Amino acid sequence: QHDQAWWKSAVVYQVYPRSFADHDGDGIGDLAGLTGRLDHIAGLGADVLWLSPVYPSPQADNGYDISDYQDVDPVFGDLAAFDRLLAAVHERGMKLVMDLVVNHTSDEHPWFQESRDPGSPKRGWYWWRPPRDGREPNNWGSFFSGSAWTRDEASNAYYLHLFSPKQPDLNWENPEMRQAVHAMMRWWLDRGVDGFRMDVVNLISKDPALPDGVLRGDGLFGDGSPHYVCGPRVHEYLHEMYREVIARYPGRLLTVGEMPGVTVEQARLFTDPRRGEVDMVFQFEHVGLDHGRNKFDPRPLRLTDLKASLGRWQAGLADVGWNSLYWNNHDQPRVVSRFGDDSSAHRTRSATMLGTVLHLHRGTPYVYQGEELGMANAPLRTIEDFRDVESLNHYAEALRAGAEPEDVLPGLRAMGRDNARTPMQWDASPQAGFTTGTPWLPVNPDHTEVNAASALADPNSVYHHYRRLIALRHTEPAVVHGDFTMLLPDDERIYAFTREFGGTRLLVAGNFTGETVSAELPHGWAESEVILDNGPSPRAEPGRLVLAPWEARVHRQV
Ligand code: ISL
Repeated sequence: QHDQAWWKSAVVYQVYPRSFADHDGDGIGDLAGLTGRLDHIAGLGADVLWLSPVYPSPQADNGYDISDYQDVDPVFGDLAAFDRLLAAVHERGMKLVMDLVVNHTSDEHPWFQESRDPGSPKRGWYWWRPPRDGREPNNWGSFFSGSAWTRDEASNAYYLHLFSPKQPDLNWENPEMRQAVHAMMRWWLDRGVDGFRMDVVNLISKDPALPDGVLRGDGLFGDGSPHYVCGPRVHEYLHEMYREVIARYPGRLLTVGEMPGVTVEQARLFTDPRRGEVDMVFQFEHVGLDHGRNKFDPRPLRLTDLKASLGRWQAGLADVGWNSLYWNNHDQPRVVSRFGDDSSAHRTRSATMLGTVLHLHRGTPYVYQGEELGMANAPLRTIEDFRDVESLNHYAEALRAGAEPEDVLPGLRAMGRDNARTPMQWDASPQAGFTTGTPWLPVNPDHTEVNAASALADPNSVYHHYRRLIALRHTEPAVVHGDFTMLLPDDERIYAFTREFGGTRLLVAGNFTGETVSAELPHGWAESEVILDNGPSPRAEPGRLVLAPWEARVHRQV
């Protein structure tokens, strides 16, 4: 019965509303703009729209700092505009999944404001601690540089924030707080939304002793992660949320937990349907393979590492649980620039190769806005070009420690989150059709070439290739259910695997280089039908798989 879960054959399209479509001309995308562009998403064949946060927020982290869980920020519209969006999504046969950000709130949320009073019943909803020897209660560093603690003068106490000081962590040990979150979730589900993408939800349980962490490489702060990544009560909290909220809407919802640092073993527990926690998780292993000492110290990806990692996740969740599949989201650099080649000679082929390899894995694929156009990293030059709190804080901390701008900027240019956040490229007009005003982050100048209008008109575009990938998932059960077997694990250039379901076998091969490559064709595939490709192939050699630069192919045998 569980194999029939609708989200196993679904494809999710993520919208980062700030950067998608601006209706009112203030330079920031909004709900009316998104509603007007839904046919772009429906036309791709996507089943689900995941909407990054639109709740009222001071926007210290572009909406991942929420000051009211049950309303819409005026910059995006209002609840009526939200209801119109939801109805328009449902009219097109799609579902709408909201972002649920409950590891932390904004410091401007009334809950936190009340909690600043030590006598308030809300004091226990956050992690307030007295100073230790006149300083922070422990040595943890935050994800966004600096200490994970900020002192509030009102009570001379510190509060914990794993992200920015504008994002105090909720204390999930507190049952009233958990009930308030559950009630808020039911309020949205009763309004008609179809599930949640749960922000850093594997960080919600902290070891209440809050022990010091081992000093990190930079020597500035301790690594607290062993005390809050998949912490002691996380499964209990997620099961309680399932029981109190999710299980009340049987068969309708999709839940995905965003889980930095999650292991395959933990993911099996989180996604085992018998346990009742979440349908799938976002893991981070494959997007960390090109990190050095930290994410801003990138190194080249080794294809064999990527295959070993994704292959292990395929095997680990083969009999229990389910994978989510992604290259991109609003936190990651653009995949065509990162693992492909965004030059005009290779952009379309490398983007379609990457899409093919990802979508043919077993799991639910996620497409991040613009990925279906082959959108590339932003031309970020000086620090003035950056907007993201993570990049700005990292830069300031590095300079304080004595670094020169040119030591730090290359890492920010390659890995900074603003790369994913430049406006959606609708057409070749001056602001790419995103806004009639001044966009909050400049449009990528390559929009004169790379845009939705030209992609729709070109049957060989990245957009139409993604459309064919999604259609294949909807029509070929082997794509959804087939067993996964990795081939050529030691090959540094070719990503190849098979999928098998019933009598059907698929062979998927992608060339991760700009050269023609070949390998021995696995036995029995010589005469098979090619059901999907991304352009012309070199002349076949007997018994060999020969791939043009960045070529991808899917073969089928029945
Ligand atoms: O991109 C990261 C920094 O290296 C990740 O650590 C990221 O912050 C982490 O994946 C959590 O991301 C989510 O929560 C953050 C928010 O800034 C991200 O946009 C969101 O996706 C805090 O809410």
